[in-house]
Formats: sequence, C-alpha cells, structure tokens
Amino acid sequence: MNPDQFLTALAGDDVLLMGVLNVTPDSFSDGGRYYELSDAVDYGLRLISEGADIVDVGGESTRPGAEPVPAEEELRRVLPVVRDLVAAGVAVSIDTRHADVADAAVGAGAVLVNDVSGLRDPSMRAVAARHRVPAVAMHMSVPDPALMQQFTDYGDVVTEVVAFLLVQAELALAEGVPMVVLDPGIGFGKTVPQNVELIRRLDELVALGHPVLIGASRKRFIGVLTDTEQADDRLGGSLAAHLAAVDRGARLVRAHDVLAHRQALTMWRHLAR
Ligand code: HH2
Repeated sequence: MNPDQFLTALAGDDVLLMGVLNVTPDSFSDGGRYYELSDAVDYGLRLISEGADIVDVGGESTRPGAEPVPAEEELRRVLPVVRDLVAAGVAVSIDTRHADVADAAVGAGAVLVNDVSGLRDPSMRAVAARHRVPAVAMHMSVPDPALMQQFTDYGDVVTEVVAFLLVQAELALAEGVPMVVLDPGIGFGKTVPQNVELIRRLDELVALGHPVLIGASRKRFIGVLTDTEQADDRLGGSLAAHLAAVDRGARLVRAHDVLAHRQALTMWRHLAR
C-alpha cells in the first residue's frame, strides 16, 4: 500500500496493519536488532512484504524506565530510515513525542504522526496541522514513561481514557489536524486489569466516531496473564488481544509479528459478520 492508498484506506473501513520498526538500542522486545540503517531499512521492507500497510518508525523506547532520548539523537536514528523507506514507496508513520522529530519525518514523507503523549504538546498538533497529516493521540497516564506506572489510580479507567482522548481529538481537529486516530495506550500507566478492561470495553472509545488504534503487541500484561516471560513468545496472546479489539471496532493494529497478524486479520475478515 503506497502512502496515498494508506490515507484513502484510513478514511474507509478496512482494518489496517501497522508494523513496528524500533531503531533503538533498548526497546522492550526488539531493542538493538534494527539499530543500523541498512538493517532497519531491510526490516521495514520485510514488514511490508509480510503484509503491513504502514511501518511505524520509532527512535525512542517508551518502556517503563527507558532512558529519554534527546531529539537530535532521535532524529539521527530515524530520519535516514524514514527517507529510505519513503523512497521505496512505503507508507511510514513516525512514532515520537518530539514535535521537531515529527516535523522532520513528515517533511521527509511520513504520512502519519504517532504521538504516545497524546498530542498534549501544541507544537505537535501544529506540525500535523501544517503538513495536513493525520495524527494518533495515545493515552498515557502522565506524559513521562519513567513515571507513568506510578499513576494508575483512575476512577473508571475506560471513562477517563475516553474523556481524555475526546478532548485531545477535538482540540487537534479544531487546530486543523485533518484526522485523529485514538489509542487507549495499552501498558502506558495501566495495571493488568485496566489493560484488560480497556480492550473489553473498546467499543466505548470506538463510539466517539474516530478511527481507533490498538497496540497490545508482546506487552507485559499478556506475559502476566499467560505466564510468558519472554516478550517474543507472546504472539498468541497478542493475536487474541488484537482480534478482540478488532471485533469491538479497532481499525488499526500495531504489531511486531506482521506475517501472523496479516493471516489472522484475513481470517477475521472472512469470518466476521
Ligand atoms: N506502544 C509502544 C510504542 N508506541 N504507539 C501507539 N500508538 N500505541 C502503542 O500501544 C505503542 C506505541 C511500545 O511498544 P514498542 O515500540 O515495541 O516498545 P518500545 O517503546 O520499548 O520501543
């Protein structure tokens, strides 16, 4: 799917698959594997050949306790990868909390801004508005991965996440962002039961009428619930969590294991009413 096709599809009702490409030394499940430019680009192309509609390029791990990465270093990691993938005709999304990084990546041809801090920063919204690209607003309890797991004290987690994302979407749209994708932020300042509840009741987020993204791939709550220590071994749990979300109306799935997800989504499409 080329960038134009991706944007058209985002406005339709197909379920889209976002492959994860972490150009980091320390991501929780694949840190260090695609840190070199050529490895990263090859892997991005592989994700597309395995069935991804878009490749999400990130240069900063947001796992609890990860070291923050200065914007210059993040740019050094991601920009050449974005450029090369765009040149190869790949639809690229930029996974960043820094408006400068988003600006440069979109300037280089990325078609989606993926902001795990929920478009809280007005300059991030301004970047998406100025370039006329859609943006993902993800919920994180506090916009700091180092602290987020200390803030899991919600009244009703679903109600609070939905309320936060509604405000962020309305703000971004009013400021000229052409489309906002909402993401409950699985694992970002949530306990295991809260993550489960967010997926069980994802229809409440879907009901807001914006496309919804789900990113449960290999996350710790799956490890806890299935007693699976190694993140790479959590594919079965990731597929189950994602299909439950798709059944409740999720339109984008962010996943590490693209081949298996493509197969699962194809079967789901055949089986769903
Ligand atoms: N999860 C991660 C990173 N970016 N973006 C969105 N929209 N939704 C998510 O759930 C999400 C995200 C964390 O996963 P990963 O990129 O594999 O790990 P790390 O942050 O350690 O690089």
